[in-house]
Amino acid sequence: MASDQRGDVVVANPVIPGFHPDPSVCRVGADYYVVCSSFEYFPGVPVFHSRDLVHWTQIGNALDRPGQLRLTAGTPSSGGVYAPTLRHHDGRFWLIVTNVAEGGGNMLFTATDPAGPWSDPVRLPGVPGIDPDLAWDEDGTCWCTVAGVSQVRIDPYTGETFGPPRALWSANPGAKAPEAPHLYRIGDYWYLLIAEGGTERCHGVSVARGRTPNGPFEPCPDNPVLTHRGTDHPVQNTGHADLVQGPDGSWWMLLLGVRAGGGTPGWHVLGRETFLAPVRWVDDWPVVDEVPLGLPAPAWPLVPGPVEAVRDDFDLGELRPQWISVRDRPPAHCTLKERSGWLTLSARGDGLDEPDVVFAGRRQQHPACAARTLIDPAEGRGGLAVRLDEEHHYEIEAGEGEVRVLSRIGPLRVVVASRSVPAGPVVLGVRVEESAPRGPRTGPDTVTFGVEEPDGSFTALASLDGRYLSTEVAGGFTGRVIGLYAAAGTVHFDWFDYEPPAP
Ligand code: 6LW
Repeated sequence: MASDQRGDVVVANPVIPGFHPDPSVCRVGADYYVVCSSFEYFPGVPVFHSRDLVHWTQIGNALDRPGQLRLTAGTPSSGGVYAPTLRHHDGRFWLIVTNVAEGGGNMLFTATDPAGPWSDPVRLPGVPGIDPDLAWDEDGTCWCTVAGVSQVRIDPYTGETFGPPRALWSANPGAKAPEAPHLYRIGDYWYLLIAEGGTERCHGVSVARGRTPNGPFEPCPDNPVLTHRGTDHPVQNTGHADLVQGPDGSWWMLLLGVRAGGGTPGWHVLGRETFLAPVRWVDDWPVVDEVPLGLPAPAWPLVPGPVEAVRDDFDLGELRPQWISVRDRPPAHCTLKERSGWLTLSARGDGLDEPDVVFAGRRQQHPACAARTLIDPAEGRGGLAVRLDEEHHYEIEAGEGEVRVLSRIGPLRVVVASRSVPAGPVVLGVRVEESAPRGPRTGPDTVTFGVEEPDGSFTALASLDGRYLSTEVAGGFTGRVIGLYAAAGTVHFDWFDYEPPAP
């Protein structure tokens, strides 16, 4: 929270910063829950809790065991887990999600506590495509609506489908990628909310309504009801929305957007983030003006969650839910048990270029931030990385008496800087600074790697242009993750600091 120039309290948007796209929100009494996509990362589907729609605390990951989610080495980055829907019905939480991977498809999970444990998957082989939504009509029939947009009746307990999927309404004629459907009964109508235009700069939200959950649907005369396309608004790519009521009965939309930095065309490095926007109803249609970077305080008490500590000491016996690994996290390769209070990583393959990299990290959630770690590389080689995917990452690596900064951009892999260091533990650091606008070719930020000297001072070894770790360069659906990895042998980490800028 901060104050604007008029002294009004404002709420910072995005409400869930960093790579947290495709939010789906569900309210149960005074509690709100959000889930997001997680792609090639494990555990999958982060789950957040809030009491005020503004402050969100991650309480778990829905898919946190291999029996629920197996992401093989053949799952490409930006494959894997897409676009969940979270609903509460009949006394339990329902999560439906697609694993866009071999052996995947649409799956349904249930839980009584959204923090977990979640059930084993119920598979839905008769439900095609991505972005599944769940809605129950008045007689308890369950409708699953998917991108396209089409709909099929399902038995959510068995995964059985009844009949072939039926096409529904698909937004403005000719609009690209009608997707992200959510279906709701609000007042006298069933509303079908969808995204259109693709998840890039043309993204938007459109709506139609009908008297039954199966249509026919009448499009809103003001579609798209939300888009920032063609504007110079600092939040772009706005779409993939879900609706929810605030504690006072007001309506709100959670949706994804990006903050692109630098000159032209603008590079977004944190992935697609979750924003909050107020919704008004006019003639029984939802109206969303735009997604502001700061919102006035809502008409109910704000309930901030716990402030995340800068330091993770690895002394909880398990990794906190913010920690994600690439595709899997085999206990034999990633453990807190080998050295008490240390994270031990043992390499498979050669590290970050490989699909089976042994990695544990957290999303970069702030445009400017710093991270540090104390590594003991005694028996191997490893370090601290800023990762977008296998082909786009920067890292600082310690081992064999040396510290090296490496850069992988597309097919090019180079050692950018190196320096010899005494054997034993060393503190590695990275600092991300936003670029001041200088001209059309200015990149979004600078990523500086270095080592900490015994007196605590930081010696920079290399500063790299951040644009190469952006979605506009790398492609895909994710954002930066900052974390620890093993490149050879076994390495140990005593602690990891992630520091947002001072408020
Ligand atoms: C998701 C689709 C989308 O399935 O991007 O922005 C895809 N919307 O609805 C991946 O997140």
